[in-house]
Amino acid sequence: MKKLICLFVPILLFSCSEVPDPPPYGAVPSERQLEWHKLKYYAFIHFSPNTFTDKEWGYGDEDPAVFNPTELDCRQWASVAKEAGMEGIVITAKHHDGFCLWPSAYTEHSVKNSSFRDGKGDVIRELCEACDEFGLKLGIYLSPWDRNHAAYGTAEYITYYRNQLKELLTNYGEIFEVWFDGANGGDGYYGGANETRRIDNRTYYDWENTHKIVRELQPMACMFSDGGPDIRWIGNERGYATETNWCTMNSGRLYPGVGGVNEILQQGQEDGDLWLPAEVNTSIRPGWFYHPTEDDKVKPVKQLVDNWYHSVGMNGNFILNLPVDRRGLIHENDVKALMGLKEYVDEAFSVDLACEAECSASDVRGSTDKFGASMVNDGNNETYWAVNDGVLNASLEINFKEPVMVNGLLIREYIRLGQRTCAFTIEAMMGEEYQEVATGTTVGNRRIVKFPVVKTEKLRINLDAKAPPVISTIEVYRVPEL
Ligand code: FUL
Repeated sequence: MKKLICLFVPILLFSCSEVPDPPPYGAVPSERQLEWHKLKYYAFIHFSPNTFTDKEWGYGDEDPAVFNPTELDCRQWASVAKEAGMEGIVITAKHHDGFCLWPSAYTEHSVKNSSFRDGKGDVIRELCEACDEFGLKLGIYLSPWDRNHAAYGTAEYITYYRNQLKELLTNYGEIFEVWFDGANGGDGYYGGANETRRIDNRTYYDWENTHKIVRELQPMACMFSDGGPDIRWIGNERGYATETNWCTMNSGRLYPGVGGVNEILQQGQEDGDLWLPAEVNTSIRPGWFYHPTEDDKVKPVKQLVDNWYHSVGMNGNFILNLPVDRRGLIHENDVKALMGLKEYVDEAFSVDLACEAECSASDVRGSTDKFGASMVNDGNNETYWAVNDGVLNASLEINFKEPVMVNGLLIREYIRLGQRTCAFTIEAMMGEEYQEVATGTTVGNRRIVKFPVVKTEKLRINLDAKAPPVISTIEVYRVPEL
């Protein structure tokens, strides 16, 4: 008996003692960024006097009376967004023309001097209520550049800007994202001065202190700009992330409108000291604002699907702009295209062929089930397959039990511990041998890889990583051809 205890105790001790979690690698996301990473796809809404004057950048001298939507219905926006599979709406509370969609106490240039709801309306309030009703998140865009305000360019304007931010962040419930645009074109109305005003966008806005206001009033809101601090611009407005997309960036040179670094914004920076993931933005039409001449220029479903793969599928979140029309509605043509995209996504990603498969790996951390290969298809994004310290190349095999026709694979790193994978290949068992079907570079929060349709019983994913790979999810699909 004594002998038996001697034998069992060490075995028990070994199997019960926790194999430690892999240590984090490099920059890691904050809790608020992790919440944002749970999202994929949401709407942008551009709506202002531009909608009625047929402009993209209002000069700032527009009579507020031009803002006169005849059938404004934020419930329609929210129901369309919900039905389209979107998770929130970010609205231009104030664009560069300085007109406010809410009755700000700090300016007359707002809905309160328009004929909309006899000057008693508040678009942000109506949208906030509609988002609550449809279970959507609300975000705001407050343009730093203001072509209407007389004090733009002075310290007085910064106080004005911050007061408006405070109104928006205290009166409309929870805000998930605050959009700081980088445009500063120079000329404008500026209270009647009609001149060009240049500011130094590195120093003028004193971003550090503006960020503090957002942190204090909405601690979970992610701030977007060319350079964060929470989310970065993808470096183009066409809605395309590229193959390599690191969530990390180097600190130091980034602020809204930084300019000249679009390529860096596009790819992120390997080994950057900040976690700064990319948001991929584009409009469903050529313009950001509504123009009747663009009613027949809504992007075809095929184009939107391509944007989807190059945003949601390339380690980004997708923010798709819907220019609300002069009635105050999302136009029928836009709704049709949105539903086409939804139909594609539903068809492509509803049946995960990996969830019934058996997974095995070339290496498992501490040989424990907790970090085993089956963690990638357990339907839980908080569990993950991990390997032993020092292992930088590892493979995972998915055995489908019977042949399947597949052409798409979704893979996610457990980003709480940092972004690690720098190259990968996917192989399919064809007869007796594996054949390569796809290669890639970064993975990050979510990577969707498409490859030619293959009939196979097994797939193998080979990872090459900067630190031992940690993979939370692998899903396999047969996606429709475009
Ligand atoms: C740009 C702005 O100048 C456009 O008008 C639009 O708002 C777009 C999303 O960002 O920088």
